Amino acid sequence: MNLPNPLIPGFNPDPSIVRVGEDYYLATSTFEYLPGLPVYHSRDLVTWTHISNVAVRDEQLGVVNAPTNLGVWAPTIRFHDGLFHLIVTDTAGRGTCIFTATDPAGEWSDGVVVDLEGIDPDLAWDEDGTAYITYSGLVLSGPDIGAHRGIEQIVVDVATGEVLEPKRSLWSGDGGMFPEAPHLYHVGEHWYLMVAEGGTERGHSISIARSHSPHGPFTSCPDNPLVTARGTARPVQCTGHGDLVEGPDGQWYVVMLGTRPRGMVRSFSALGRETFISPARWTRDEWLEIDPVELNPRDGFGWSEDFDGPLGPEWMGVRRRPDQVADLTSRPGWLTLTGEGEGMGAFRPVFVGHRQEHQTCEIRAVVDASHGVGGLAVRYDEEFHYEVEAGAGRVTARAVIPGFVRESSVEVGDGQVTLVISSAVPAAKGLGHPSSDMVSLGLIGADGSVRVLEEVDARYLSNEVAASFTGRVFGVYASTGTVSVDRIDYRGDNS
Ligand code: 6LW
Repeated sequence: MNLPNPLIPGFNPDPSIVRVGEDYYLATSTFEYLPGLPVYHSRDLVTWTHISNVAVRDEQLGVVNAPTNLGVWAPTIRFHDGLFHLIVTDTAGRGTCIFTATDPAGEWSDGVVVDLEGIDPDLAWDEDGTAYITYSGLVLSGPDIGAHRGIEQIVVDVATGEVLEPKRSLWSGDGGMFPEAPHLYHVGEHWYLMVAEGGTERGHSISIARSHSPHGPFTSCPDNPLVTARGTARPVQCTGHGDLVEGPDGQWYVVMLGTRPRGMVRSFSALGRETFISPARWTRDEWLEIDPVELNPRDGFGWSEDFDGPLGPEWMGVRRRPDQVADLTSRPGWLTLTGEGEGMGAFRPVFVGHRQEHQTCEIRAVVDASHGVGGLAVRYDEEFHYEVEAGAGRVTARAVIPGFVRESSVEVGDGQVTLVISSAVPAAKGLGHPSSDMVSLGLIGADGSVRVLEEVDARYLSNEVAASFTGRVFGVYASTGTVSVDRIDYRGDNS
């Protein structure tokens, strides 16, 4: 099969996948964004549709006050006894939660909480129905915060979240830092424990061990790590945190996170950690082999949102859902946002955003800021964001990184204005260019051409520089008064 890679582009780390009959469902982490936990569906592993989000109601997650970096980490999606299960760590909120749904495109439950100290929970069932949660023992609170206790396992009652047996320590990789992302599989004669180790940056990898029992003892595979890009010039780096599935063609596959850094010796990943896929196979010795991850991006494409109907599941807000700020009725065919006195530096901005999915792109927003201040922004987090803002008859281009603000503005008069943010490959300097991309901030001038107000190095809005675990998200916002948006046009490519 000619599988696209990235499989799910843009900020989509920690993928977990399940096959039910001919259908595949995949979920990824969302951190401080809401709705939480996108569910993507495919029948062929090639074409994916974002069919729902698990967390669409206040009571499901405690993300409202989650610091950047925390929030919703690393789901596992599984199917058992006619029910879809998604287990995840709400790191700054409820802790470990199990959500269930009969239809993953429909409504997910409010979730039950499991009392465990760790992250990256996996859920697996024995033939007799015993349910195991295998997780990474990173301590998230209390006096031991930051301590790492390796891979651990408990037995639980999935319906109530009750822990039925004391925790056990399991095989924790082959010595790399941060053994995490465990997944347990019963294939043939063996129980396989797959983990990530080496940390989620350039040292990331996947290792495996096996046992005759779900709780070990496990024997490490002699060929570990099965996948890593460390020390290579591969275009896809940081590969690790994988989940295994059997494809429609009978071939096995591992979905995992990876990055597409650009630059020279130091390079920068504008889109954060994305979902990739690679073929895998069982060897004669009943070990798993995983192919190195090949880059195979889909062609560039464009889309437009004209706000004539409800917002699709891909729209996100920061620490609140789009439906909590997006007014689609007071000016039909427009999205109206009402500012709360702060801009993109706010912990909880009035912002509706979308993942950037291509290495380079151009985004245009037709905005009416006659009664307020706001505009179009590209955000990594509240400390790293670039924006073009309209209001009080001016358009202001602004780039913000910690401790620095660069801005310039131009008089345009009141009324409708088209704001533009575009990202482009930088011109080479010597051996190449040390940045991921250059971002231009501007507007469409009276003659219809783009009028650039600022051009800024965009390496600061990358996985390697910003503190958050996310990726670039662009969207529209209001700081004060009301700002209405008639349409957004996006065009991206991977050249
Ligand atoms: C994820 C864990 C990790 O839970 O990053 O560094 C966390 N490792 O596997 C957030 O994606």
